[in-house]
Amino acid sequence: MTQRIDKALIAEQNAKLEGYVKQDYEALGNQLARQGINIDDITAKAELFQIAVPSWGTGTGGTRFARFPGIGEPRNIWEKLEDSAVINDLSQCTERVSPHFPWDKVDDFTELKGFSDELSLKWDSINSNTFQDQAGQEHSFKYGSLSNTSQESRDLAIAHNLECIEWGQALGSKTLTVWVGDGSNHPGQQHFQHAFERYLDSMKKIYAGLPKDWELHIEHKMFEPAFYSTIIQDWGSNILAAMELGPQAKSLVDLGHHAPNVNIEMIVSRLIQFKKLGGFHFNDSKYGDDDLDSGSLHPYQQFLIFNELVDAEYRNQEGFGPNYMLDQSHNVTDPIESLMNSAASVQRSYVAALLVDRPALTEYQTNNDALMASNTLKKAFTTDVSPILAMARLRKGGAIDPIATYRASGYRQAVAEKRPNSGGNGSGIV
Ligand SMILES: [Mn+2]
Repeated sequence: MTQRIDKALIAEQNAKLEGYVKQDYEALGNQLARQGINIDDITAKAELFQIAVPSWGTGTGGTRFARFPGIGEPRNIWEKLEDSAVINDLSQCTERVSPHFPWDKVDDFTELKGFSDELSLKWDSINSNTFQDQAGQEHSFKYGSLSNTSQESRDLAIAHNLECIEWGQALGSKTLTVWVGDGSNHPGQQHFQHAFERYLDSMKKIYAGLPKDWELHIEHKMFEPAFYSTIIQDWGSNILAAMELGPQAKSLVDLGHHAPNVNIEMIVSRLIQFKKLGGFHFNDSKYGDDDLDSGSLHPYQQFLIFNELVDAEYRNQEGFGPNYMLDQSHNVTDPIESLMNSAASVQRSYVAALLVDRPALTEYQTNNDALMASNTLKKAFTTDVSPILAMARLRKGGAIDPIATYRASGYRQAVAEKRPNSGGNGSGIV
């Protein structure tokens, strides 16, 4: 039987906090009213906010050195969906799950769709995997996939992406996200232009197989697994590829895939301007692609990104509607707890960005009042919107305090009995 968190337990836990939430909500409502903001309008938008959970995020992650699996880890897509349903039941903003193939491949996709329907979950972007060889694979991806010098390897990578689209159609998805690890480790190993030409040629074949109502998202990454050059290394190569392919191709921004100190919010603005912002993979980092929990280190950066996104929403920017997804690796926490925390962190950035006084900001910008422009953003960022987030969850039937309710449920211990440890602890990053 599917393990769920009892609605009665959620209600019981909420009952302990509801009085305080209402008081805090009223106080914040008064504060916002003085700024001409109706708190219920903001809460209504918070209730509509959705961010997808990556299927692979429900398992414990790892590093290149080791992985320390937690108890009761999901062993397949069915169990990953069970955990995802728990996250959404409590958080009420993660109704979509993003699968990774062939890791999540099943024999019967109709059955899988039926199961996700039962759990009230939907499917987000489909992720293909051509950065590793599958058992018995005839033509290797060791020297790249879509840009490999071997036509046979390239054809295999193209075919895999086309089957991902087919599986995604069975699940009701509308997006394919392509990230490849193709690149080189030695200067001179690869001819930059010819490799990029091969990549574009392969991507054109995938694009040609895209249904009319689908989007193809291209994810760039500065380095790793290739450490000298990577085929889609930065947003420049990314948008060039997206422009070359056509209007259904867009760029995806993974926060951890840039050089340190890069101004990601400005990249976001550029992509919005040219109708090429496809979506996000949210996470945080200090050194490189750390895949730490979203907003755990740079909450202001996350807010500044949402400032651009809300600005585009406010201006009704044409062609704007990116997908939001978490993409992080949980090495020392319970993945369910990290994903709930991170979803709320991203939602917090969105809600805070809604509080920015945009007419005032425009005026400060026009008059070159740098200090007041900056203070306008800071004022929104430093407003504690926790009561809005709690109220949004409460009104949708979620938990006021998702972590406390999850811990009180004993879910992890219950699934640990049903999911004995497979003993796999050396697989590194998953
Ligand atoms: Mn990513």
